[in-house]
Amino acid sequence: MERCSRNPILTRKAVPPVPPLLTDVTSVFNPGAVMQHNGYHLILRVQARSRETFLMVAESADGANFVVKPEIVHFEGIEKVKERIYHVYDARLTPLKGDIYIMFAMEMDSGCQLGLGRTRDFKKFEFLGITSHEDIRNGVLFPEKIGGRYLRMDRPNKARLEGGPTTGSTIWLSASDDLIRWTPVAPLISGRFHYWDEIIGSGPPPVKTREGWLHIYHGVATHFGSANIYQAGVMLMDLKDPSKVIGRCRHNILEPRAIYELAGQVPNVVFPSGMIVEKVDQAGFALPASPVKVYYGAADTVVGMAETTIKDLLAAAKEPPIL
Ligand code: BMA
Repeated sequence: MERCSRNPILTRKAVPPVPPLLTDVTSVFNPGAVMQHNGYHLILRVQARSRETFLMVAESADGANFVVKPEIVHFEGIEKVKERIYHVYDARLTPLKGDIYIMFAMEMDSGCQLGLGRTRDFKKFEFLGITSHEDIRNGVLFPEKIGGRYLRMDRPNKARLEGGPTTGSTIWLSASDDLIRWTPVAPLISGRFHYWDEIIGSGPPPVKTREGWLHIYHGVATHFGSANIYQAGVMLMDLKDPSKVIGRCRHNILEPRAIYELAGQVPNVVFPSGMIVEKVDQAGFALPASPVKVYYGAADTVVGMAETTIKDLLAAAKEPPIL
C-alpha cells in the first residue's frame, strides 16, 4: 500500500469547533468511508479534551482533501436507549438497499455494544437499534443479502490487553433477517499467536470481487514489551458462502512506519476502517485493476489514507499460509 503524499489527510486542526462540546479537539481518527453521488464521505471519530468521543462527517471530491462539517452526528432516537451511553465510535459504513448503514461501537455499562444507524444524505441520521447482547466490537455489514439473509462480521470481546480495553481474537460471521437481531453463524479467522495478528478485528466492510469477498482487518502483535503494534491485513471469503475462508495474508499490508503512525495518543497504530473501490463492473464486482483507497486511524490521533489496487490485495490474500 502506498501512503497518500498528503498524509496525514486529517488532523485535529481540520476539525471546526462545535461549542460547548468540541473546542480545540484532541484527535480525529478511525473513519468509516463511502462513495455517494461521486463524493467521498467519511464519518470520523473525534475526541475532545474531556476524552469524550463524537462522530462527525467529512466530505471530499477527490478522496484526499476533506472538509469536516461543523456538526456532531446525532442519531435520532438514540436518546430512547435507557442505559447510559459513554461513547459512540469507530463507524463502519455500508451502502445497502439504497441507504448508507452505519454500524458503530457504543461504550455502555453492559460493555461495548454495536449500534446501527442509517442515513440517506449525511444530514439526517436515524438510530435503528442496538444489535448485540454481549461485549463485542468491530461490526461490519456485508453490502447485500447472501442466501436470503443479511450478514455481518463481528468480534466478541473475550480478552483484555494488559491495561487496555476488552478485546478479542476471533472474527465471526453472523446472520440476521432484520439487521437488528443477529445470530452467530461460524468463526471466520482467529489470532495467530507469535505473529503479527494475535488479536484481530474487522476493518472496512467486505468488497465483492470475482474471486470472493475481500476483507481488510486489523491485527495486533502483543509480544513486544510495552508496545502493542496495530497493523492491517487482508483475507478472502467464498462468494456464495462467506463462512468459507479461502485466503489470508501472511505479511501485514500496512504497519506503523510514518512518524504520525508511530507517535501520538496511542503509539504504533494503523487502524483501517474505511475503503473506497473506484471501479466496479455492472454486476457490482470490483475490477482487478481498480484503484482502492484505504482510510485509517493513525496512532489514535490523525487520519491517514493509503492506496492500492484490488489485484494487489487479492495477491496478498493468496500468500502462502503461516499455519
Ligand atoms: C482498539 C479500538 C480502536 C483503537 C485501537 C487502538 O481496541 O479501541 O478504537 O483505535 O484499539 O487504540
